[in-house]
Amino acid sequence: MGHHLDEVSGPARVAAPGEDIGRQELALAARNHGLPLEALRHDITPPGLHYVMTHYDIPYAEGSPWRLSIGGRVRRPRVLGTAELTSFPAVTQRVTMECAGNGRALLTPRPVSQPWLVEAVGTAEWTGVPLRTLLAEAGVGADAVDVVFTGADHGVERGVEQDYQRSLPVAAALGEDPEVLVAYAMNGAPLPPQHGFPLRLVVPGWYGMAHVKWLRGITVIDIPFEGFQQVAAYRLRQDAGEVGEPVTRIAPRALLVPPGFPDFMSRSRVVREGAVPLEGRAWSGWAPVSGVEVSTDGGREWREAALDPAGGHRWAWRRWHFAWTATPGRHTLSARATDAEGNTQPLRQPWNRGGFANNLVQDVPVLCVDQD
Ligand SMILES: Nc1nc2c(c(=O)[nH]1)N[C@H]1C(S)=C(S)[C@@H](COP(=O)(O)O)O[C@H]1N2
Ligand SMILES: [Mo]
Repeated sequence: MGHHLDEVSGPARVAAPGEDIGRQELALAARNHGLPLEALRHDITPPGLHYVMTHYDIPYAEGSPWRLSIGGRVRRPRVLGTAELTSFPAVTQRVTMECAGNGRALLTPRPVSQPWLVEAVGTAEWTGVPLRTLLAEAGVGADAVDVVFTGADHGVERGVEQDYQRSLPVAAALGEDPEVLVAYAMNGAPLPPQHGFPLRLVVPGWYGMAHVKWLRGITVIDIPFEGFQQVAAYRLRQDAGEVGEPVTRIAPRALLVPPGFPDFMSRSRVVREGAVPLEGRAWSGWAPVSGVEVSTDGGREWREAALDPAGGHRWAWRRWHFAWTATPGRHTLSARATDAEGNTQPLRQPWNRGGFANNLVQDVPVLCVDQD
């Protein structure tokens, strides 16, 4: 009698000084896995190695037909099945997706949530129908402000029961650069359940939270959307009471393919002295990556890495490489991406309560041992 959702759903919290990652964070980390960093070698992340992030449960979408409704401030509301969607001209785009909370667990103090280190990233080839094609068919009203995307998953978060919903401003939803997709395939195969089967949104250049999985509704509204994931979560705030700035596009980041071989427990890297080719990936959702610098001495000296051609994939990560000659002893390797708008990665930690859009330069400690 009188039970209430707040019995299971607490407020957002920042870890106390010295508080280690607890069982709730472990449970989230075991469900929501990252990209094993050695998989940065692949241009396109094989499914299963792409990171996964799901707030509630993965819906069971087998067996019964899926329906996508398009409604709200449109002249011709529609309900589409997946077969109708595949009858529209298809577009395939290579897109690097990163969770807005990537890097969160490295922050001090640590925002208590999905405890990502740096591995919440992946690149896939997504195939689907351009969102603007569907919206043009439906006829967006002149008074449209936001387009709301509703997933089939349902849960409670900080006491608020909800379907997972996010919105885009109508200009972004109708734009063709980036081309927002209602995607039904990942790397040429139907979406795996954890990546949104049968339909998801793909918003190139934006952090993961915008790419609504298990998409079942598209609703055009004439006021700004004020759903939980838009106005309560995914805001950059110092204090809980602030309105905060919305989290949108992906800040530049470079990561290294871990060199050498790892220690099982510590994951510390070991290399042998001599030539150690370094490589990695770099991306930015604001502008194309224009350069990557590498430091092998903990950030004192930086040198330019070589960038592979982008190959026309504006929204995908770019490979970089760098020739390093390792000498016996301990080293700290780092890489730092800059984009064509001059956005780059900070060397000291900026902080916000949600741990969002943090793109602090990665440090990779390496022990170099003698040849023999
Ligand atoms: N319906 C729904 N869509 C969602 C989410 C969710 O919990 N429910 N999580 C979002 C978040 S926070 C991220 S980072 C991406 C992760 O996509 P992936 O699991 O395919 O990598 O999905 C986004 N889309
Ligand atoms: Mo995310």
